[in-house]
Amino acid sequence: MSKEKKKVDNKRTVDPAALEVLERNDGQIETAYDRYVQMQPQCNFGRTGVCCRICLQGPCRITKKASKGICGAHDYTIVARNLIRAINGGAGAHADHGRHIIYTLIEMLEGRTLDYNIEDPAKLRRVAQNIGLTVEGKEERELLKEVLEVAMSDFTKISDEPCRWLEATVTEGRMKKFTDCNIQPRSVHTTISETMGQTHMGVDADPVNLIFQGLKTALADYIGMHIATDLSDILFGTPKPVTSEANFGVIDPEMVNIVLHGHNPLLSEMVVRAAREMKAEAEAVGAKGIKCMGVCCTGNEVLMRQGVPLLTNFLSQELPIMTGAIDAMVVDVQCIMPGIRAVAECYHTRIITTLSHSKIPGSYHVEFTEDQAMEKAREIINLALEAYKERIPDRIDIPQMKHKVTAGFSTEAVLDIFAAVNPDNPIKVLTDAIDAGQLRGVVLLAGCNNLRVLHDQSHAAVIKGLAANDVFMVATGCVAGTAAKLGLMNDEAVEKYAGEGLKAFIHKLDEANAGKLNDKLPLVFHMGSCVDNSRAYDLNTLMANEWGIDTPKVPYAASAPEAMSEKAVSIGSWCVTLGMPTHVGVTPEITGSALVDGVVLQIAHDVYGGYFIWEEDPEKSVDVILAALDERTWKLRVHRQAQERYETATISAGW
Ligand code: BF8
Ligand code: SF4
Repeated sequence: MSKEKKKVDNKRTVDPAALEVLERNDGQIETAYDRYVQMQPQCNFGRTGVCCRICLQGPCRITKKASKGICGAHDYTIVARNLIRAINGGAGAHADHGRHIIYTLIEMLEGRTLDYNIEDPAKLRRVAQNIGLTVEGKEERELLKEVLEVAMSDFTKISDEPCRWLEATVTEGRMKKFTDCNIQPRSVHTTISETMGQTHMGVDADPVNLIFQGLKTALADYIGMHIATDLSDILFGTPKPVTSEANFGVIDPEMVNIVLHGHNPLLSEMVVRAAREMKAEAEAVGAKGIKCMGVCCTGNEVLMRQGVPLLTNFLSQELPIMTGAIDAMVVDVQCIMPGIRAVAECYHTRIITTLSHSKIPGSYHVEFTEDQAMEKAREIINLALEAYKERIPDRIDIPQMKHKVTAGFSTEAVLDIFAAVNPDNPIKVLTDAIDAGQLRGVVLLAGCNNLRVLHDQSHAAVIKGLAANDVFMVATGCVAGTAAKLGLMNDEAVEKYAGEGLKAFIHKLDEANAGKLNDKLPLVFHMGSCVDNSRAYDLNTLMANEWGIDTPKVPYAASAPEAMSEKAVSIGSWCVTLGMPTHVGVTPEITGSALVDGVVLQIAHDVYGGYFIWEEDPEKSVDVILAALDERTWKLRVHRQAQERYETATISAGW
């Protein structure tokens, strides 16, 4: 590879801190940025979804010469099966997360772990009430036991009555639609299992039937995610606004630096707690203390609840190690590149895996168990203290870039902020601003990084474009990471990028909350990790109920400008099923079947009201998202005017 080529490779990011590390490294230590280039050209059969490896006769791929698989499967069957298996992969990953939290709470209730408590009893009561339990006169533990019984049932039951978490969190109209279309999930695990069965060789060949099962699976995913978020809040507290910092400048060379990476708060919360208790041990090895910082969604979890600084997002996860100042990177599950291990080999950094089903060969493994949570957290910190002693001072080079970030916007926190303007009906603050034309709508920014587009560029462009056009934005996952790292998640960004309407809206909230919040509000409201997309959807349901309409009429869109993971495919699919226009900035692997592409784009729209938009160009993405919002805002206004003028009961039933 020529020197010049390497330089181009190293510039596949717009994050200046990541860029500085890549340029300094100049291809010497291999990272994902290099491997992406080495991987080109990528296989077009896979890229378009027409490669089938579902049985041992395969791989079968659709070509001009072979228009069907050996078994006779058409391109549409192969593409649809692959797509819904991706949705299933995402649902399985989220279910793994939710199930672990349920299990830990059961262990806590039965006295087998003493390290966890009910941190947020008020949330416990709210959740119990929402899912239809009687709250009055019940002790906390009794109530939690009942909540867990419902959660377990929603995870495992095989009877066909609706899942309680779905019924409690979506509109009546959505529930009716799911029943009419026969996509009510029986439970999270049952649906995941059904989908594997339905996509086995020689079962379902009908692309529409397959895709509707995919949507059912996506709904099962939504249920699992919502349960995970609610139970995490009960266990660790519902996030409230918190100010911290983001990007590589948060690394402090005088501290023992521990990176928390992955998704599950069960261990990371304990490590943060243990780090606060072990300052003396850090001083004993010559450091000033212990600094925890986050990567990916574990980073989002501990930022939201503990104010722990966010170091970076998915794509640049290998790079902090190359500053020479990271003593340990502690990982749990999902989105952890095995590549971190090879980079750590070149430094003193310990990579520590913590779960039995998520290991990386050659790494340290401290098996996390609920009954010894704090003990394990201390063991992890001791490994970091050992590593600190092996640091090579000459190799430490930290890009001095960081930004203030204000995060912690759970749905409850957002409603509290609105309540300062309208205590009787907080959500009306948002719907009124849209009715008055001050805001053009709401967008949930979700999703990952993907080297098929320039790292962080699409995120930043979409955020700036929507801000200038008065869109209220909430964010989760790695797009929230981009906003935090690049200074788009604080009050300065409001002044710099918000259009007049959005600026006035946020200023009004700032004024009403003066003295209540420690900081002014940001341009983009951080709602948490990927699992917390359920929070963002709760906002949508509240808006729909306030307007007295179903969610397909609410000017609320989702956008995943740099989608990557199967979880993102699943989340995007439930966004569509739940009625949202859903922009994806990296076209998924379905274009090999025009029929499937059409079903996903058009039939899903006709039936569910939500729809996908594939648009890879960030500037055009802003335009298509705005058009989707404007169409709904306009219709809403016209229908409401007609409703008032003719005193009709409700807004028309069609989308
Ligand atoms: O769950 S946004 S790259 S870290 S999958 Fe992964 Fe995507 Fe990041 Fe969080 Ni979500
Ligand atoms: Fe080929 Fe059919 Fe087997 Fe798929 S299921 S690998 S298309 S024979």
